[in-house]
Amino acid sequence: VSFSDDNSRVTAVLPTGESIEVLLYGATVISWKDKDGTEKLWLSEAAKLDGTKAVRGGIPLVFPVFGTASDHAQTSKLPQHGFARTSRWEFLGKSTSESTPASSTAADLSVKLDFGLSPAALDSDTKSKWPYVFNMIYSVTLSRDSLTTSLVVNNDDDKPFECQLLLHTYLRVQDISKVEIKGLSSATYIDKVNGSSSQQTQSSALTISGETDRVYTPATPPTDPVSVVEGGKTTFTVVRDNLSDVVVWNPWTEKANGLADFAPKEGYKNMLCIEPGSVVGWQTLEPGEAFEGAQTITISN
Ligand code: TA6
Repeated sequence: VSFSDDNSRVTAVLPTGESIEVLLYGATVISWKDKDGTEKLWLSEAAKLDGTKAVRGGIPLVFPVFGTASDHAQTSKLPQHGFARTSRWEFLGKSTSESTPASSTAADLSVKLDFGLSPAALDSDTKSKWPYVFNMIYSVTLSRDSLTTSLVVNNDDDKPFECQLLLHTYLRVQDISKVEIKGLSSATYIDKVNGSSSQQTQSSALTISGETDRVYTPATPPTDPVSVVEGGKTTFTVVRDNLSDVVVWNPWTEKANGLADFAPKEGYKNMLCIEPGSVVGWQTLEPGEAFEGAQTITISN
């Protein structure tokens, strides 16, 4: 495992060639490559990587609010998707582990990068809008065929606070018109495109043929995978840990055209957001309590 920390980003490469790159700004994973160097995440060509704006692509972190919540006093003053993705996280260190499965002789190496965020890193404006004492640890673990990202939020305050949390993952796909999303059948969802607040139910595999912005709450266990199938072949499976919801988003043409940092505009054909989160309702953290949520994305070549 080699890694470089040039003070703005941390990279890690496994001996077998897989790699990740994490921007300290937002602890945003901006690249995840397989052993052949093929990029698995979508990153806009116009993404700001200089800390002036949340990254358009990769895996932005959404905390303490998903979207905006004008009716939620504690977070109503915060910008869309909160402040985690626009704060500078600190690199806490890396650890590597070897697991030699009985079945094979090759040791399965993995590298875990840890990042931390606390109020000390927040600008005064954010602290005034969300004055709670907290600390967050974000762990990014790269293995040969999977990426796990796990977020722990600790309430270090003497009063409770409510939060939402989501891993806003932009997966790279070959051609969105050939994609099916499986594992959401019979899940209820809120459709944010047609603005209906009523819950609907997904009947079969989901295909994307226009702007799609849905918050699914599967009734099945979070360990049941959500699969991205491209041209009949499964390319990604996503399992969750303690995250009850999955947001599926594709901006399509009009919304992509409306996003200044979304480039190329045709790029909506090569991306699909599968976003594990806890975003329906609020998690209440009592003083001293912690909340952890994680995703594991497995690639199948
Ligand atoms: O991922 C779902 C969503 O909430 C969409 O409604 C869209 O706003 C997207 O996030 C991107 O949000 P952003 O603030 O990154 O432009």
